[in-house]
Amino acid sequence: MIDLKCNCPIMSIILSALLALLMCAAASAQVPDETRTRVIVSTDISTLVATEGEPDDTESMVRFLLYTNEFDVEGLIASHANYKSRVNPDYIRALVNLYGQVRDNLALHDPRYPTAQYLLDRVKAGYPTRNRIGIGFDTEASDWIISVVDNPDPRPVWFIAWGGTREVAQALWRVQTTRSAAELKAFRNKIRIYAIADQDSTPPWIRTNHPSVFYITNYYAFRGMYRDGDTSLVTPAWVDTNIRFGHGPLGAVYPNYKGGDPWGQVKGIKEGDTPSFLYLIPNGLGSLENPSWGSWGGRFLGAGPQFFDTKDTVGSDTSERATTYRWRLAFQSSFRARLDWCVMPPDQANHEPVAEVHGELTQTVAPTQMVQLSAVGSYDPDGGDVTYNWDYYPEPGSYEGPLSIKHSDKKHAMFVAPNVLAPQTIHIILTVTDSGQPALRSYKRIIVTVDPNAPLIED
Ligand SMILES: [Ca+2]
Ligand SMILES: [Ca+2]
Repeated sequence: MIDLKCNCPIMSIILSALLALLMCAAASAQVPDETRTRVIVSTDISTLVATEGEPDDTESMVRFLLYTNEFDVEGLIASHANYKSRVNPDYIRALVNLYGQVRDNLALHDPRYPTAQYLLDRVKAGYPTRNRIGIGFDTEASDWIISVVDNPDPRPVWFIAWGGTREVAQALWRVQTTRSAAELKAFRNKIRIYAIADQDSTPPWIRTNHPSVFYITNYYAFRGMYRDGDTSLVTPAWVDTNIRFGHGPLGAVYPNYKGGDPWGQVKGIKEGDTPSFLYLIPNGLGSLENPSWGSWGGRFLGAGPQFFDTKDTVGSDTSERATTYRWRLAFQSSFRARLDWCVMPPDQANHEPVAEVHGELTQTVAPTQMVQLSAVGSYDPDGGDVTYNWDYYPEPGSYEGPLSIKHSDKKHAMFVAPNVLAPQTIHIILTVTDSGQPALRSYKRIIVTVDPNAPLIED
């Protein structure tokens, strides 16, 4: 500490200047919080009501706004909407303004919730017709994407596409035609795309012309948001009870989907675009740069950096949708709690527990080695009890045989490493569930490599 209580005026000035210099140096040394994900949403939002068009983007945006505490939101882009062939930034602004009415209460639960003005400043309009890129097709949205990616912040920018990808395609085209090869490479390296299917002609253009861009395509898994699994969690009654009534003005505007899709099959919740940001939620389950690990946002395979849906087995069902619906109770409970945060004080609502693992998250052991698992350090910040589940998640690992975990519902569990002949990986998921209402879950993933060349340790 520097003592500025000095009777000598010159010394005082020197010390003040020195302190100012030190503070300046500290400010310039500030680095961004690398645990937070930068995200730009691109939505073909087309209506605010459930009785026309495709209201699912409105559903997804209501949910997304309740997760803005988890991300650095860098943009909310209105992309071309098929319905009525236009862009609708005003619908995004309308939802952000409703968010503004509950934001101060949300901030009691987590001060990281941005202000409505912060989000409104990042609403940008794309081009009103689809598929066209090139000269004359720059928009405030595509220019904004370039400026965000150009920001010296070293973190990648996740671009999640709930409709077409025209705006990021235009940004790539613009950079490709005006910058050097090295600059284009640097620009591509900072982009991550997670798109729900190919909703215009630009996704194949990006994957073909910019093959080094990290790109996840969710062709099938997204329907696991609302189909198969426990469908009692997506009904119109669930929507009314947990979202629309008693949870403030943002929940009240959530369209209760009564069958606007061409087949009239989807009721209540649709939200096919939501897995794109469920993938980004830092709950300990997934790994952004490893889509094959699986998370609330599904599971994807590829040689990299292009990834496509793959399948999980849940009960008798093996499908892409299973990679999403297997987590439905967890992500719907999380959504319910945040709707409570819109209207309740912190001591009346539930908050996620903290999952901790005592020991390394990646381990290498010998065949037949006893592997100890410990969740010591896990707790619920609300003060209640937590329960533990240790699950073997076979699909992401290379080992394909059976695995039995002893005391799989206890704080301390164990398993015997299988007697493999070549190195194999095994993924173990710790789920910590709290005793609040609704019960919330957090995760840790332990990846064990069983290597015949590793020493067998007796203990
Ligand atoms: Ca959409
Ligand atoms: Ca809790």
